[in-house]
Amino acid sequence: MKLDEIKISKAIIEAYSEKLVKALDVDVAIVGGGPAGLVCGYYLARAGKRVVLFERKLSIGGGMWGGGIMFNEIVVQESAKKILEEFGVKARLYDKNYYLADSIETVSTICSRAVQAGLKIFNLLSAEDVMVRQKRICGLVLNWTAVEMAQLHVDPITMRAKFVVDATGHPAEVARIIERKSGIRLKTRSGKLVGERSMWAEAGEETIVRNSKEVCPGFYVCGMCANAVFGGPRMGPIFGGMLLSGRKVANELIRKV
Ligand code: 48F
Repeated sequence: MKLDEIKISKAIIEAYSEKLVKALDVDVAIVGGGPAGLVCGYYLARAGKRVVLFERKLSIGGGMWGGGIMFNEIVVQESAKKILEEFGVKARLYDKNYYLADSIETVSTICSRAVQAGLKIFNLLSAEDVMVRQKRICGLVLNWTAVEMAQLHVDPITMRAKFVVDATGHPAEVARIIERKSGIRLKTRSGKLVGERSMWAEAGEETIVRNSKEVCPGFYVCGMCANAVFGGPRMGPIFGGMLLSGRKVANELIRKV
């Protein structure tokens, strides 16, 4: 059978362009494809919402692939084990309330289920700014990660979303941009980013779910970013809170869009 290189190129360019144009106006835009962002995107997509996720890196999965110190196992607690089961990830009992899962199986399965549910994932794209109207976050400013890395002087593109979710993990990148550039007061005790606290797994896992919520009109946080914004501790390679926080924000947004 004949294969034409130009047809292969055209197929990719046409399909991607169509996908990207559809992504320019959606219900929810998630920044960051770690566990929290992926789980959030999965539940929104499953509920039929138009949801896109932008990930800076080539690979999706954030800090989950490497488990703890590159030992590719993760720990989840009882309350989050049910989410893993829902995705079809095998969780093995280690001790009461401690379950182990293979981090490679977990990331790849969550990612695959999320895409199959309808989440549109764009890797290699970074959010470098937000769009603001009437003190409400209403979109993202995006550029290729390669442009950012090479420090090329290339202008970005803009997309509109009813809600933006920051799932960028420890750096809380979108929240920092909003704090620095928008003039909007955040719903924290200081009105600004409080900053992440030192390691405390039990408290961190609890506060991360509580802190996964609206930060200002049109803008939510989930995952480690939530504790960075509201001042909760880090928790190391236990990942239940990430999954629960992504689901919590998705459920809130499902009611709103
Ligand atoms: O860091 P990450 O996995 O965030 P998370 O979902 O999970 C945190 C855990 O991995 C771990 C932990 C567990 O106790 O603390 O750290 O909260 O995933 C964040 C993703 O966001 C991407 C980044 O490359 C990573 O894959 N990201 C960060 N900034 C941007 C971004 C940006 N400006 N634009 C696009 N992607």
